[in-house]
Amino acid sequence: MHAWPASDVPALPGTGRPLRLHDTSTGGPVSIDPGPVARIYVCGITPYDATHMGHAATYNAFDLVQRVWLDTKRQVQYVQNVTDVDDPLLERAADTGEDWTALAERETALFREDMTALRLLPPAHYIGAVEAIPGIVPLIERLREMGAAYDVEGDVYFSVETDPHFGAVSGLDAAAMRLLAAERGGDPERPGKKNPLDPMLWRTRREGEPSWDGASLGPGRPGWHIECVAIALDHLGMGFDVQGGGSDLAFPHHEMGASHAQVLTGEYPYAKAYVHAGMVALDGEKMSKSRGNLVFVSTLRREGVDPAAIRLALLAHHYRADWEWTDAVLSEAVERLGRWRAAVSRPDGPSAEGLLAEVREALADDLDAPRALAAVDAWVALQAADGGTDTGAPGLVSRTVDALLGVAL
Ligand code: 5CA
Ligand code: ZN
Repeated sequence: MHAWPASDVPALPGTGRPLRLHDTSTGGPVSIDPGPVARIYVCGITPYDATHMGHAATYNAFDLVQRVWLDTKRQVQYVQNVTDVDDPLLERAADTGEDWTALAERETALFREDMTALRLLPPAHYIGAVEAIPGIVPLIERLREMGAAYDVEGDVYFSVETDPHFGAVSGLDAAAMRLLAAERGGDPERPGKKNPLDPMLWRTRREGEPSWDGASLGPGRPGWHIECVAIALDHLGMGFDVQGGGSDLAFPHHEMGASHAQVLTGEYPYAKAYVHAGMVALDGEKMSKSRGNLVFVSTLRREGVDPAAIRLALLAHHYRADWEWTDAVLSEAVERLGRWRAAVSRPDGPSAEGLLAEVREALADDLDAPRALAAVDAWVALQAADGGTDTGAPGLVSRTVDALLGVAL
């Protein structure tokens, strides 16, 4: 699949700070120390509805990770998937009578437009589940040969007990896992499984559902976790730097993905850090396609909201916090954008070198974007209070905000 166009990232004087991120598996901050090419996998959308503020907030967080790495003069190998065949997509298409491939294509195209408008850097590899199937099938066959997968009425399941590290990503106990598995696409109640938590790898063909050639697995379609594993192993390999997504993916998705990959390769760990963004809510409930309580990026754009203001609204919240989207969040961002734009259009101001250092330090410290915004606010206030005579400062502020926060002033 093609991704979307990249916006320019201006080079800044000096170099960025080494990144520390909160890692779900250790429960604390870890120093991320990538090689010259940093490797990140961020779980992509299931394209059955438009990009809402929750999606945008999560992709914004991982965009900041890349901007910090680029500022330390590293290259970034960024991979993202599109779950372009899965139960919720097929169910939505069945409900509306639309062809499921047309639905997936339309929503993926809209997602690309939203990402472009928000100036989120594109992945180098943007891979759909359907196009990944020829790579997924041999992995499942191998798990079966290894005795790590078994059949239940033609469907193939992964045996979580074959991974000695199972549970290390989320750190949850069996009861909590069981509850979440039932909520998030698993089938703990299905009879015939070795362990209720075992996730499906291959769903044998059902009447009325799309299916693909599965070689020795028979016709069918892939399970969710193995999709991301096949794509990540193909383009990043084991031990990549960051596996990212919203906090609703820690279990089962990232836990199962890590186990699949660790059993397949005999190596540990799958990713060096598992990084999770908080959930954005509307009217007190997690914003979700299944609940339908959504504020879409595309709707706001159509109403004439500047995408830079949407981005500032996201940046005003720490990525790990759960927060609520409200009209006030947006109007504060619109007001801040206006203030910042007016400030950088003035011919001079106080020196901005300290500001650059503060923004770098804030982002390197577990992506503290609210602190970075406060630092820019302080520079803008100082300029308003006593002017300043540095003619290079407004330009440096503008480039800092562009390169590190993705906001074009
Ligand atoms: N296709 C899978 C991942 S392989 C999937 O979870 N798709 S999704 O469309 O449901 O979500 C895409 C990303 O947005 C995921 O990282 C998910 O954790 C995140 N996300 C979904 N809802 C919210 C929300 N309300 N707040 C923050 N992030 C969210
Ligand atoms: Zn995923």
